[in-house]
Amino acid sequence: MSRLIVVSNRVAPITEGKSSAGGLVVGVLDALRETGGIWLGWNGNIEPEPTQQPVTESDKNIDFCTVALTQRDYDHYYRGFSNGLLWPTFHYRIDLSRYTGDDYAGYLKVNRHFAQILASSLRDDDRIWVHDYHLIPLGKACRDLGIRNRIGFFLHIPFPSPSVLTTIPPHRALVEAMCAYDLLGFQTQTDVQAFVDYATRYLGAAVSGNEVKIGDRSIKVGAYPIGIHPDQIRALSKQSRRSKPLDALKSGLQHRKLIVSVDRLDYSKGLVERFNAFERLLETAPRHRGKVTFVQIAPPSRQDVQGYRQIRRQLESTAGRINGKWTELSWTPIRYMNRSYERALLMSFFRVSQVGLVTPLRDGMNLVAKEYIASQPAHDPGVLVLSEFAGAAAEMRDGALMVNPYDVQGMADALDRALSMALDERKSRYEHLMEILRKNDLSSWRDRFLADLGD
Ligand code: GDG
Repeated sequence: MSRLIVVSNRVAPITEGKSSAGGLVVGVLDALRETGGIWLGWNGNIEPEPTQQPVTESDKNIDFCTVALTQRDYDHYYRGFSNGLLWPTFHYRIDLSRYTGDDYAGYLKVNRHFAQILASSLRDDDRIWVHDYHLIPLGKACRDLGIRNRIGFFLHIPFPSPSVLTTIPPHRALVEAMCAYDLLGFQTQTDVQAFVDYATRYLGAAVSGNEVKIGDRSIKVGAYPIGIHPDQIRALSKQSRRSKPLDALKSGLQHRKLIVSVDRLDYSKGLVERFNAFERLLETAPRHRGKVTFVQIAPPSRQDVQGYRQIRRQLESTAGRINGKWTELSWTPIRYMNRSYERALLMSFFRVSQVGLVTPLRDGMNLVAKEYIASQPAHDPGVLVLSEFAGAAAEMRDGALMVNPYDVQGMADALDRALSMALDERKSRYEHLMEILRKNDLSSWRDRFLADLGD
């Protein structure tokens, strides 16, 4: 049988614990557990010399092959081009994006290095599945080395519309490099359309169905919304029923209602707007004062990248200001925590909360929205309040309360409605959403992508 080789910037830590690695690692790990395969990527370490031979550690049916980065590579490839330019631009934050030619050169160099490592251990019938914005040119770098295997690429974050994408100086080279893949997968049809718009306008591509033809190359494109294993999440959410931290959370609430949010601390997640919306709820719907607590868990992320320190400070001052104004001797409105929790515990927090508040300004998908619903007790489910700019909105808009995260009053109104929603309506929304989560689960994401990639 042909082997599956997954390549992504980071590889899951072998010991799963309370890592806050984020959506890609969570999704890919669960998807690979069933099929088995090889996972190549950075181990998170910085070393003086580039790694020539990856270190392989096996855990059950997965071989984790990891390499270290040099400080220079980290600065240009990871911190510079990937997270200082591509991440903000693809999330429509061109005000935060910084371009330098050195960063771009470093980005290409690391991609070529990954291609060389792949080339040295590849078998003819291996299928290669490349993940995310750090590795856009990897397919092209592989082709340049003569690799002819099937190679697919999946973008976990949004693909921006051409007018935003073209602010990146080497935009054409980037998208041309994407055309070296056999299959390009995106989270939503909107992302597919943005890619197709660019390819037709700037590369003269012709489109028929899900095929994009550029010169003599033909590439398949499609939307593959990443999912979760809803029944596993459900089981996980019940596991910590009797744990100390959950008891502590519940006893602190003293029977108040609970609104919960969990995000990597990132400017794309709309945290400041969300805090303001919660305050607006207290201002405009006084019956909730003292009756509801908002818990925000936000493990720090990319602290050494421009833009992240600023959002952290801004959030600290917003939370401090709101709590300073509204806290009573027996009630703190916002509990804001810059730390990560073990996964099962997080799902149990979702389970005991009445509202899941997921309001990114832009998000490729947002797995928290899906995990929140899957964690709910069927007999008394909570309500999801969801941003229309999360990829998850494409599937979940009929069951969630949809909001525009730039509309503070609109979010406050949605919170009010969610907190007062009758059981019947909550149940029917929940059941509808669970049906979708089961249909588009993580296995179907992987299977559809790999089927379209072909042998
Ligand atoms: C990218 C895209 C896309 C969070 N805090 C803790 C923790 N988490 C877990 C969540 C969830 C994951 O991390 C976060 O995933 P998201 O999808 O919400 O967001 P990103 O990290 O930005 O992921 C995103 C995703 O890739 C997949 O394609 O959906 O749009 O931006 O699973 O539960 N996990 C633990 N402790 C924490 O404190 N254990």
